[in-house]
Amino acid sequence: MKTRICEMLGIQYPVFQGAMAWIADASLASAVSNAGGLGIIAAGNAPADIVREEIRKCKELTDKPFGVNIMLLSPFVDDIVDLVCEEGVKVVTTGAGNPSKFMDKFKEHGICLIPVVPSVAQAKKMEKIGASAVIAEGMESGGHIGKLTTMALVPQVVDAVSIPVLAAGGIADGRGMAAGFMLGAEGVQIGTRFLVAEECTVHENYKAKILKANDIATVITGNITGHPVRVIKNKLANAFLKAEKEEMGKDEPDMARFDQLGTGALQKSVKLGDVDNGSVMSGQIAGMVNKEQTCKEIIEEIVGQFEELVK
Ligand code: TUI
Repeated sequence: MKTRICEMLGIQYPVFQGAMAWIADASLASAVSNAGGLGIIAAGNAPADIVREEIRKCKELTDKPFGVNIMLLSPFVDDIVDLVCEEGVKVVTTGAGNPSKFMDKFKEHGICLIPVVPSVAQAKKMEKIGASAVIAEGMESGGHIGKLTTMALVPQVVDAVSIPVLAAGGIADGRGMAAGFMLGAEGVQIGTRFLVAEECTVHENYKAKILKANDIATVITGNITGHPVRVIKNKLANAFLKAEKEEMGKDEPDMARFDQLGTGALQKSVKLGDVDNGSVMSGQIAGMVNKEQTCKEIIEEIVGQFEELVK
């Protein structure tokens, strides 16, 4: 259980809370950190002022380490990089791109960079530029995904790098955590299960969607845009898939159609609870996420199951 990740970050359990855009705020992140994992504030597409407020709140709510996730497609990415440096954030995870150009700044400020990688090549690149660890995230995950499954990606990344690897994608209990460790991971990142945590401030309609989801409730939309996203099937997902089918057959696909469908869709479901016309991002494991618990209960249950299994 105690791995290089725990030592490096000063946390009790090698369990990261997945960074869910517009969802993973100070309330969720501080609760996970207080329970012994690593809570992570998701910057997503939010401007720096909003993220600054969450960082400051989180510092009030916990004296344990926490991280900030930088979504590299954000229009505010440069501001967010400056912000985490200014605020003395110790751990930064990144997603949806290559964080290399920010590495000097992170090093200067003593920040541990832990990027999400979708492939062996990316993992090697990240090790070379000085990343502290990598998160190998399979396409079972919710939100923006790569092409490989967790089962195939994690052991190949583990063999390719010497820095610690965390497994992500399809993990929601002690069995999943143990499986990740059997593949060579030294920690796990869990998103979907924390969506229904009591401290998670996402709209209750969103939580209800996750609690009701079964094993085949998610689909991948946005392949045509180059940014495939796993979401719960709903009216918006169907409209997206229909538009993709139509545009795929054209010589000059109308890409603006996808911007129109996607813009603001996540906030619609997260903040307003419109889970029909909004984007409900979720991992494939949602079918197994059936009860609302505190972050402490979630982490203790997962870690307890893990310990029983590895004994
Ligand atoms: O980033 C995520 N998950 C996300 S980000 C997000 S917000 C968003 N919404 C709509 C479209 C796009 C993003 C929702 N969920 N997970 C980590 C992740 N990183 N998955 C895949 C990758 C990734 C992909 C390519 C990491 C590196 C990479 O490198 C390519 C390059 O640029 O060299």
